[in-house]
Amino acid sequence: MPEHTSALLISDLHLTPSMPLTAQRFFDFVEKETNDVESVFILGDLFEYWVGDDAGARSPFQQEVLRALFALSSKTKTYYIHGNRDFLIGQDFLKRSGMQLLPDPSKVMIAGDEWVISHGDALCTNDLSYQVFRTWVRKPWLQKLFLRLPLDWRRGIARTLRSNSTAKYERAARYTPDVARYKGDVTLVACANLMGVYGSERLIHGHTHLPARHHESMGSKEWQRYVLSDWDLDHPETVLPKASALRIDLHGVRYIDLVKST
Ligand SMILES: [Mn+2]
Repeated sequence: MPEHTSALLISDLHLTPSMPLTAQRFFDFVEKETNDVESVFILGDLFEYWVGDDAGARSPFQQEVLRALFALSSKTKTYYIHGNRDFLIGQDFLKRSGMQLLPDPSKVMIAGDEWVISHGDALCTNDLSYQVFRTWVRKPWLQKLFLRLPLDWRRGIARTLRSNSTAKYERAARYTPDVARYKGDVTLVACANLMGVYGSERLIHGHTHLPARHHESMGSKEWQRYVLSDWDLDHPETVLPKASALRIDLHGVRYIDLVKST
């Protein structure tokens, strides 16, 4: 198992040209706040969407992010786990960015403790239709087919999927907030199962946009669950600016508020 003396973990930046302040915060983070750790882990949904490395190569914005990632990985070990928005990030982008892809979930050793790290969407097992969708879109043969489609088609499909899920989620959040919360969060059973399989007592994931530290148990099994925050500095009229990282080193585990430290 790889060992790291110190690490910063981030996820759910949802980088996109229409959120320039969030992107700038990421560029600053890479330049200024990653210099004294051994490793950086990006636990998925770095980008708002990804329809293929060839599309990324043609986007000035994605090239700018690529340069930042390359600068980061040149000085700090940089690991990446696919999210549900950017799971099509492929070998070409990984190679150019210098990021090392880890399977979801993975077990890593940080500051002497074992941690299971994951994006987290696979743990939202109350949302059955999403889990069915996920098993399909993660099939390599279907991904290969999709990546052979013309770029415009791919963008169109991605837009339709995104707006469907956003519309569905917004409707649910408005009319049945309890159901939205129920489907949009990880389940205790899925977490307990994961902790059992990996024989671990520490879990870190993102995806739910519900940053918190939980102490959980099921039967005789107990574990700590740290949820990473999403980042959004571009919609102060609707959401409080948010951006944070989880830092683990020999002093312990803590959230770094990247909004206050700007
Ligand atoms: Mn996600």
